[in-house]
Amino acid sequence: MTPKPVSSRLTNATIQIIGLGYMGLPMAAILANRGLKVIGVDIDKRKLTELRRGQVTINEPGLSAIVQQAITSRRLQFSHRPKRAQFHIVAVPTPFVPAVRLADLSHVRAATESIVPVLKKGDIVILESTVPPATCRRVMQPILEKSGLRAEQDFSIVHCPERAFPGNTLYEIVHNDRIIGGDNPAAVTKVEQLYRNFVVGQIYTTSSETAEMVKLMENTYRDTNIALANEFAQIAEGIGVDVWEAISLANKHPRVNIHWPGPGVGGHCIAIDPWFLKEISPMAELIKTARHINDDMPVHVVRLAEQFFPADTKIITILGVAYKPNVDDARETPARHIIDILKQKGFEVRVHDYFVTEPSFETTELAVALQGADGLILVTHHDDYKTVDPKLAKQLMRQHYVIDTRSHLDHHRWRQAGFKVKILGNSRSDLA
Ligand code: SAJ
Repeated sequence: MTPKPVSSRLTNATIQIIGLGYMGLPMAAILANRGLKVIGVDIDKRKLTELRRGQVTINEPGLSAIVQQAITSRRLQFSHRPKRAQFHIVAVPTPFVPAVRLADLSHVRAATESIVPVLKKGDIVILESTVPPATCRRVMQPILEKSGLRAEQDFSIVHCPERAFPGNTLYEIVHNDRIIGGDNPAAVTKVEQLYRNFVVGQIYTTSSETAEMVKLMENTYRDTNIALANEFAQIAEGIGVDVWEAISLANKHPRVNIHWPGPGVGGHCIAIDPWFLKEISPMAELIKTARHINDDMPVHVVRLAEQFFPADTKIITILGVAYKPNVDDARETPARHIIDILKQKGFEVRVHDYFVTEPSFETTELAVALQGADGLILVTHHDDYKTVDPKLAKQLMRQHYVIDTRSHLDHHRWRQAGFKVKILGNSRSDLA
């Protein structure tokens, strides 16, 4: 599929992107490289200084090159505060407050406030961040109306939730289908024309509330499906079934697509967004239960370790703390909980990751992490862990036990090297 002809695209607008993070920065570069004039806005002055020098600190394949291309073309400029533009795209984080499990909309509020002084008639404010339903109408609209302008009469608010997969962001921004939600059909059409500059997937239009809900449903579907897989894993462990084989076989059914179990769900989206639905609907019991099942998986992993590792185990090594494979992002990672619980129980914990450099994990070289250890727990299935030589690990470790929470390693090879191997969701594994 190729982009629609230029006549259906909007090519001469100035676009302002507020929030140059995982989504805002790639969008800014892509739009600029499609020939549009883009202002990238961020409150972090240090980040802006680095970006002006072409330095990109977000580790996303291909991002650095397209940002540098956009800067060189001079179509991407940076600013500490919003300027006048026709489109204002808000792409700021929406974390949650863990104690109360409510959305923290402070960044959305602050970004919206910052647009007020430059908002003018005919402008369109586009929200890309993931938010609880009615945020556009109830939170952003009253803030923007402080400008003296009226929503949908003088300016419009449109929700266009981001859908790209971290690690494959540049491809997915372009190729994924998109939802554009807004209450002013003319504004929705203009946003569609703007997004047609880079989206080759289908574009569907709807109301802003529906778009907000759709985004949350997508991530909640994934979370609930993973919770089901995690529950299946625990059932399988009790009856001598290999859940990984069982899920593969169940997925041969044309209408079944069960996700994969693991040590829990991490990241800034799937572990958080379901709470935004629960927040507006206290009756959402399934969503809450799924969240709890996934949040409890680190406890389950530690239970497996206590059952499987020998009683005199002192040192446990965690392989991988990123929230998912082959990325350096450790936000909301289940590894953090596994490490904390093990430490509380008095184990010495060593940590290795090929990508994560965050100091709080105190990661070390692999050889240092393995030296004198009694047991390994593979938490993140980075590709590179497949290449670890179990014979070398055997030489370095004091005792030779490994728990694979992702069914990722070549278990036969590890057993041949003299390891006892346990796989999450497979109680047959420790008999092999
Ligand atoms: N996970 C499992 N089992 C699985 C799949 C994932 O345990 O079968 C775990 C991962 O290990 C990870 C967590 O779930 O810890 C979430 O990772 P992910 O790779 O499923 O998703 P994210 O958080 O990186 O990105 C999601 C995507 N949403 C969907 O696939 C519905 C992405 O498209 C969204 O743009 C992104 O959230 C977002 O920003 O909302």
